[in-house]
Amino acid sequence: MTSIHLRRLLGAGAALSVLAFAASCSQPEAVGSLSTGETETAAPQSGPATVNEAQAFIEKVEKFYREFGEYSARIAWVNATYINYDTDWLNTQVSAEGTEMGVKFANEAKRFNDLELPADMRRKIELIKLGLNLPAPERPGAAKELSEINTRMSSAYATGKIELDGAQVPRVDLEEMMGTVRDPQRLQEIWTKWREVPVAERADGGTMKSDYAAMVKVANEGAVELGFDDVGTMWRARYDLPPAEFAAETDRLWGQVKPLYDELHCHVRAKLNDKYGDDIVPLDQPIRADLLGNMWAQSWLNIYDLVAPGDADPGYDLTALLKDNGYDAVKMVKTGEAFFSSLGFEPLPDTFWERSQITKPEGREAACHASAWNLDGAEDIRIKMCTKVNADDFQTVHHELGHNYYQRAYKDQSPIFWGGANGGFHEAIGDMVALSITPEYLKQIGLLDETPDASKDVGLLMSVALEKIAFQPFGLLMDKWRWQVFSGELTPETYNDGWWALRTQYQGIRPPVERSADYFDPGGKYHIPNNVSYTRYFIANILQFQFHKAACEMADWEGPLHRCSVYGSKEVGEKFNAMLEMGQSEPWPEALEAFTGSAEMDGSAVVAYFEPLMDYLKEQNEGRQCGW
Ligand code: X8Z
Ligand code: ZN
Repeated sequence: MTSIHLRRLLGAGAALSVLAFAASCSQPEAVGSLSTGETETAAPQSGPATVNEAQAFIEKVEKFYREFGEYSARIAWVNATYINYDTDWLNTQVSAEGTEMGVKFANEAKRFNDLELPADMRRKIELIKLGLNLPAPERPGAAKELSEINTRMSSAYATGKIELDGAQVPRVDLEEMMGTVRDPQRLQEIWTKWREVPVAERADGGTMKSDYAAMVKVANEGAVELGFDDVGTMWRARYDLPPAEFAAETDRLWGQVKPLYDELHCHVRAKLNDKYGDDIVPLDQPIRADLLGNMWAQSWLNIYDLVAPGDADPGYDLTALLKDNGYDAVKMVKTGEAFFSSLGFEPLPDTFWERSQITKPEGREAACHASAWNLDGAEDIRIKMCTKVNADDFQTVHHELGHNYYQRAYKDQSPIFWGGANGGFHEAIGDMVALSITPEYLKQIGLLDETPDASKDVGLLMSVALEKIAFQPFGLLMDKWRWQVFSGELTPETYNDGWWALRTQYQGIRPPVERSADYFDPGGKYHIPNNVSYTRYFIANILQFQFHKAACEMADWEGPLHRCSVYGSKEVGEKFNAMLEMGQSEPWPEALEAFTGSAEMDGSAVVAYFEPLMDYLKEQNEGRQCGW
């Protein structure tokens, strides 16, 4: 997400576009319909700053976050669900205003740097300084320029046209096809066409790639004015750790799960080799990126059938179960809601059902990438999806609802504290709930008649690993690439080569065809043109297993973690809610400790969860040449 707005008001799910900022900055005069009664942001006072001044400043920012936040969120919503010239125009305008105010506030906050303040006030001041996702420099016109660039990139991603066999195919359909098509030639065609959009030339000669380079320049200028080395440093500063320590922390966590990834990669490559042969899947090379069942090779769940253990199976195919039982998109969301209700959360408000975009609207352009919103900082929560009836989207529905329940839980905090304890927390809530979608749970809700025999669980574990373990190197490298871009280590000439170097190094994959340096393959992933930082998802895939393990212990579960469902546990719900209500009012280790008893992020819960699979993979890989 690009803005305070997105980070705070909408929460981590909202990722939108353009809104360069956030919920709080509004210059009331600039926003005619918004009458806050404020005038200008106060000019820096002379003399030493006082606690009273700091308090008045914080209150002013809070008021702005609330009021401008709602105003800009409603514009962003209309834009995302109905993209056209005018809504792009409106969003550009409001996003620029938000950025301008965010920059003013961040600069103003510096006045209180050396002042001794109570902890909550100090935290608010520091968060105000970090409030913008992409800061603009203060020079006139810069915020507008940044906002225009971002709107263009965002709309280009959402509306870019792709033709197959002479007909335009909706982007969500192409994503789905990557999971179902098995003909390598066809997969390569879809994969390649998807990646024409980021280099498609507009009438003015610009492309998403040229916009991206321009965005980096302006936003970096803004970050430097605020005292950061670059935007990447600013993004890393959001984790209650010095930025360099945070980068080292992600590497440490990756080190914990990498052995599992390496075994999974080795096994999957061998199985793909069985299917496609040595020419297409040589056993000593990175895997061709289009064969893994997903547009970005970030989840391999869709090729479960190709890699499933012979003597074990998950006992069911969730996509088939949903379809055979007559589930539609709304019923999928209702099922997700029912899980949260079973934990003791209040039902979703009627307005959720009236105002959400649950399926792709007909006859107009809309952004299909899933997101979750809180429009008014209170009860007006919604999701925006183009839901398909399949296992992937069943997972995503829970993911998005997790954002919404989090947003509603922290609504009574100061708007400066609206947000996840860290970005990873926001992404982990719904996923943690989805880890409780066990065979037993599916039986409880009538989707399965019988639970499969536990002796076949390695199949179940394989399907979870194809989604969550396969994801981790991608989750990590997306921002490693951006950190290199923002620091200047990569330039437009080396964007694409640098991207593939990381894709190969971390994921062990390669493009199906040679990619020249002219391409902009990172731009084929939503979060790049929309400037949504991505380490959050990597962190979330660690945290959700920690949460799940702690929740299962709370529920006195005895047995393997992958068979544990906390469905119906009010005790878990109560403790979970206590963590959610905190928002980002405390450093994340405190929120983590409140729920799990540990203040450390730790991959050992992941390792424990997958232990039986690790044994199986090692056995399978014996005698195989692993690595790339
Ligand atoms: O973007 C998302 C969510 C919205 S926050 C649908 N996710 C990442 C992605 O799709 O790339 C969830 C998993 C990772
Ligand atoms: Zn999310």
